[in-house]
Amino acid sequence: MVTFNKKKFKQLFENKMYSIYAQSIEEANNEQLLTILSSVIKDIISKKWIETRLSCEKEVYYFSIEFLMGRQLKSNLLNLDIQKTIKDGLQEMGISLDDLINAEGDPALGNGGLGRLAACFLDSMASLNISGHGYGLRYKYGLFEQKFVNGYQVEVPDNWLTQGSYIWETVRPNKAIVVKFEGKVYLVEENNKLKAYHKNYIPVMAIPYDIPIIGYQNEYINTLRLFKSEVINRDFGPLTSNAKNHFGSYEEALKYKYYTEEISQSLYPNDSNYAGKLLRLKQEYFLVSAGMQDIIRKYKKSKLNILDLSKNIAIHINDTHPTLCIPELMRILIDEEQLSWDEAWCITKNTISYTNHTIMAEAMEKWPIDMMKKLLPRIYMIIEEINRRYVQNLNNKYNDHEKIKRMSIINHENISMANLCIVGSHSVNGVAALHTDLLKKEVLNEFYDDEPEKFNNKTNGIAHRRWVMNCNEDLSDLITDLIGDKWKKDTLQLKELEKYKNNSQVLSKLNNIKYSNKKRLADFISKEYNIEINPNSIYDVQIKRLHAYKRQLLNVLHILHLYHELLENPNFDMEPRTFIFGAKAAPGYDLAKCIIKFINSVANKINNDEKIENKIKVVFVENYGVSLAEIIIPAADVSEQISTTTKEASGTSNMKFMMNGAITLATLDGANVEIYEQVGDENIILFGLKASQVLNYNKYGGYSALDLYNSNRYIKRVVDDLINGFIPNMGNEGRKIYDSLITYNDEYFVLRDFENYIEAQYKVNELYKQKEKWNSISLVNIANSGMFSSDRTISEYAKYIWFKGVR
Ligand code: 4GP
Repeated sequence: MVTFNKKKFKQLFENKMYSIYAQSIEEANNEQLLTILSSVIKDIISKKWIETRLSCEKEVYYFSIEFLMGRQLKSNLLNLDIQKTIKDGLQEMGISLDDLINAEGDPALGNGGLGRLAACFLDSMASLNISGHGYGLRYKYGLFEQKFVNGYQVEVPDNWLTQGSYIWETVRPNKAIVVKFEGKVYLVEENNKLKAYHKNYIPVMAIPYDIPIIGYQNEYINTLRLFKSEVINRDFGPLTSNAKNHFGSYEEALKYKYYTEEISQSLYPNDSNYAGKLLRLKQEYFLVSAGMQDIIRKYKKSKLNILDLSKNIAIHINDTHPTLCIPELMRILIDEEQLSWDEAWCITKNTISYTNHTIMAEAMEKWPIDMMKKLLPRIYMIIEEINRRYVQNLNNKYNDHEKIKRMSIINHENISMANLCIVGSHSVNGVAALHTDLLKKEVLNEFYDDEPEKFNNKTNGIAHRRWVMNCNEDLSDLITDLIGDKWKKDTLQLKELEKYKNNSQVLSKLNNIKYSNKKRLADFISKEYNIEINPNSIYDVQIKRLHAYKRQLLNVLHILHLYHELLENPNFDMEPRTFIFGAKAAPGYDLAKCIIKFINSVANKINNDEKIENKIKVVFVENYGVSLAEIIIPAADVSEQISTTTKEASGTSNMKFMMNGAITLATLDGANVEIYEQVGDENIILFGLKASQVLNYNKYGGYSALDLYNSNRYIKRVVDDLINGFIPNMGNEGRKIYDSLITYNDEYFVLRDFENYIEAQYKVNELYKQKEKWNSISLVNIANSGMFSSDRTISEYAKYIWFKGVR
C-alpha cells in the first residue's frame, strides 16, 4: 500500500529524530527509537486513515469497557506489508527491529477474554473492509502488574503511560465531548410536549485519543477511540458556569478535578464479576455518553436523516457494561433531536445489538435504583419509562405476576442491565453454541420464549494474524509452503493441510518447529525465573484468569497426584512434563489468591525435589498478559480447557492453542464442544461431567464431595495435602481451599471430575510416546482450526446482525 522504499524510510526516520528529539540516531535509546518509528508509520498511514474515516457505507461502533490490544508494532508492520523495508532500513542505521518490537509496552486495558476478543474483532473488522470502530476508555492504569512474593500475588499499579502518552495514539482535543452527571432534571411542558431540562449537573470532559486499526494488506484503517476524563477546562482556569455552581471555592474546584479525573483513572480488575461500585457506573456512563454523542454529532454532519440512523449505523454493546447506550440514545433522540418516544424507541432497538459473555450469576450487573437516580437522573427517568411500557406489554401477554417480575428491568431495589439489553436491542447473542443454548433454555429462557427471533449464536474467534502469523512465523511459513498463502485471508483453506497428516516429512517439520518454539520458551523461563525446563518434556499449559470455575485447582491437584505416584514408585511410567500456568486473580477474590499461593508452593516443592529427577516441573509465569501468551502458545503441547461444564461461555485461548497445534484436553464446555465437532474423537482428549449432568446436580443436588473424599484414596491423598503440612510454606490458604472442596461441597465439581481427569491425562502421556501420531493429531488440529478465526465470527456478525438486509 505504501509507496515508499528503504531510502525514503531512512530519510523520514532521521528527520523525525531531529525534529522530535533534536539528536542523532546514535544518541537515542530504544524507547525513543520506537517513538520515532511509530510516528513515521502514523505519517505514512495518515492519508489512508482519513480516507477510511470519510467512507460513508454503514458504520459499526463497538462499545467495550475493555480492549486488550497487546503490542502493535509487529502487527502493524505485517498488516501494512512493510516488515522487510523497515527491518532492512533500520538495520542499515544500526538498529535492530526485534529490539524495538520487544521494547514496546503491552497496554493492559482489559482483564481477559472479553477485552481480548474486542481487540481481535477490531483487527478482523479492518481486515474485512468493514467500517467498524471501537469505543473504550483510556485508563491511566491498566490491569495491575502481578508480582509473586513468597508465592503470594501482590498487585502493583500498571503505570503504562510512563512517557505521558502512548506511541500509537493521536489526541483530538477539538473533538472533546461533555458528559453530564448528577444535578436535577425538570420536565416542562412546551407545545404540548414534555421537555427535559438538566440543571446543576457536573460536567466532565471526554477527550478522544485515537488509535489506528490497520487492516491486513487492504489499505483500510479504522479507529479505536479511547476517552480520557478531564475537567471541563483543560487549563483548569475559570470554570464554566455549570461547574462553578457546584464548585465555587478553590477547594471545591480541586474536588471537581478529582471527580473528573478519577473516572478514567483505572480499569476494574474484575473478570466475570460485577463490582457494584459507583465509580464503575460512572465509567460506564462516561464511555457510553461520550461515544453516543460522538456518533450522533458525526452523523448529523453527514446530513443524513436521523430517522434513518439504524440504516446507516450499527451499535454493538460488548456485554452489559455499555448497556446505557440504550437510554442514552433515547435521551439524545428525544431531548435533543425532538423525536417522539415511539420513533426514538424504534430507532434505538434497530440500531443496538448485544452480546452476552457469561452466565455466571455474579457477573450479572444490577445497579441500585438510588445510585442510578442520583448519578444519572435523566437516564433513570428513561429507564423507568422503558420499563413501564415493557411491563405493560408483558401484562397484556401473560397472566403470571412472578414471571413479569423476573423479566422486568427494574426489580426490587435494582436495575437489571441484562434485562435492559434484551429489551432495548434487536439482537442478543451468545459466544459459543452451548453457551447460546444455555441462554435460551436456562438463564434467559423467559426472554427467549417471549422474543425468540432476537436470539442467535456467534461463536467466538481469534485474530489468526496475531495468533499464528505473527507469533509463530515458522509455522506460518510451513503452512504457506504446503498450501500456498490463501489461508491468510481465508482460514478455512487450512483444511488443505489434512492431506499431510500421514506425511512423515511434513510431520517431522512440524515437530521441529514445535521444538524450537519450546526451546525459545525454555530459554525465556530460564532467564526470567531461573527455572530450567526440558524442551523434550510435554508442555502442558493453562493460561487464563484465575477463577474457581476454570479449575486451575483440578490441574494442580493432578500434578500432586503424579508427584505422589513418582515418590511411591520411582519407576512410575511417565513422560517428563512441564506444567505451565499463567493467571491473575482479582485482588479481592480470596479463594483465587489462595489457589495461586498453593500452585506456587507446590511448584516450589516439586521443582526442588531431586528424587523425582526432573520428571515434573511447574512454572507459574508472573504477570501473564498478551505478550507472554505470544511466546507460550506456540510452544504448547497440551491445551488445558478444563472448566466446569456450563460455566465457560466460550473460551478463546482454546482456539489459539489449537491453531498452533496443541492438543486440547477438555471438558465439553464452551467452544470446546465445537473444537470437538471439528476434529472428532480421535483428535481431542475429553473428560468430565456433561452439561446436562452439571445442570441436574445444580437443580436436584445428589453430589457429596465428602463421600467421594472418604471413598477414594487418590482424592483423599491430594486433598489432605492442602492441610497436612506436606506442602511447606502454606498459611491458611490450604484450609480455605480444603473448605471450598469439602465443607462447602465442591461447587465446581473438582473432585467429581478428578478421576476422569487423571485418566484423560494418562491418555496424554500414552499418546505422547507415539510422537508421530501426536504430530499427526497436532496437524489435524491446525487443519480444522479455520472456523475459529475472528474473520469468520465478524463476517457472521456483519451478515446476520449489523448489515442484515443491507449488504
Ligand atoms: C469471557 C468468558 O468467560 C469467556 O468464556 C469468553 O470466551 C470471553 O468472555 C469472550 O467471549 N468473559 C469475560 C468477562 O471475560 O469479563 O465476563
